[in-house]
Amino acid sequence: MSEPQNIYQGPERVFSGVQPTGNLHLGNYLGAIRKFVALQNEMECIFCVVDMHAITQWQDPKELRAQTLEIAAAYVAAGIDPEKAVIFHQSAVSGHAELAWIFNCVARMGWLNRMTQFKDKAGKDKERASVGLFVYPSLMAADILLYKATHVPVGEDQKQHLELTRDIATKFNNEFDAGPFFPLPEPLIKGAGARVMSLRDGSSKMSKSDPSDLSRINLTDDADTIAKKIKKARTDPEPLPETMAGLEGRLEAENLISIYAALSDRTSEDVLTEYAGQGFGVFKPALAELAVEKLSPITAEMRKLQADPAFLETILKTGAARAEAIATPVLDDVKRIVGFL
Ligand code: AQP
Repeated sequence: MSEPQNIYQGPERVFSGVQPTGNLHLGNYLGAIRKFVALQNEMECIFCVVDMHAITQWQDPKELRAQTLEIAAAYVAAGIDPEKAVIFHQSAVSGHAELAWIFNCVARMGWLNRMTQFKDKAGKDKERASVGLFVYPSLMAADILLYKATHVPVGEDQKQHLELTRDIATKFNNEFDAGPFFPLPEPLIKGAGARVMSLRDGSSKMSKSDPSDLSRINLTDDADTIAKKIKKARTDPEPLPETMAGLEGRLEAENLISIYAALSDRTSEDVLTEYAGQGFGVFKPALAELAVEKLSPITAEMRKLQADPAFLETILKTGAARAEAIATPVLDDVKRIVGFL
């Protein structure tokens, strides 16, 4: 589709979410959650635990409940203030499902057929994938547009889904002659940590579902485990170069440098200036120390919060009521625009 003009005039609002599918990792933290923390002071923010997305692939119900609370704990432990930002779980606001159905009727099969995440997750046996996994991007568009969110902080892997959200918003606005009813949300992707790669393979992203636990740093890992995983991270025997150009073709090395840069709020170039000429025998312990320094307080706070599930449930319940209050008038308008009685 050609790039349409975004003439939406409504207030700026942030929406994003994380799936409660276990193994919350450094990529989720740097690519998403850390950005959420910074944004809560700039705009109205809504942060969701997207449990309806999670069940597009099999989830054990007991674990799903525990993992939903774990994500809520991670949000708060990382620094999101539940008094300021809205924190809730997706299934508590039925408007997500209602709007997703309408968007299933707006989105085209061809658009969804192009989604690389479906291809990656469905694997070779597409016939056995759930229908929900196929229409995942319509639900994601509904999550965002139910709140008329204008900004969406996500990792690089969600770029294509965000483009589809903009296509759905544009088609809805045009076909129903609704003017700029829905905004065309801006992805907030740029910056260090937008694509954290596996510690075992620099060509694939750090992922919850990687069978090797050594491939990722989990937010629940203790200091020794973090240090062990960084020590075992795949690298090469060359010393670190002075410039990024010197990292060409050294994917694992580049990944560790950018993790260091993201965790220390510096540029990769700056990190290389400090470590140029050093081998991984020096760099890895420095990275491990930094990772433990930044992640351990979050892990400790998560554990504390998880010991009080009633507190976390109250946060989610209060957040759901606030989310519902924003969503209801939007959904009412959508139903009227579509022609529902
Ligand atoms: N490796 C990553 N680097 C940077 N950002 C990442 N995100 C995920 N992986 C990385 C971002 O984290 C947010 C929440 O992700 P999610 O839980 O909704 O889903 P996901 O992308 O399915 O997570 P995984 O780890 O990649 O799981 P699997 O193994 O199922 O594929 C999103 O903003 C995402 O961009």
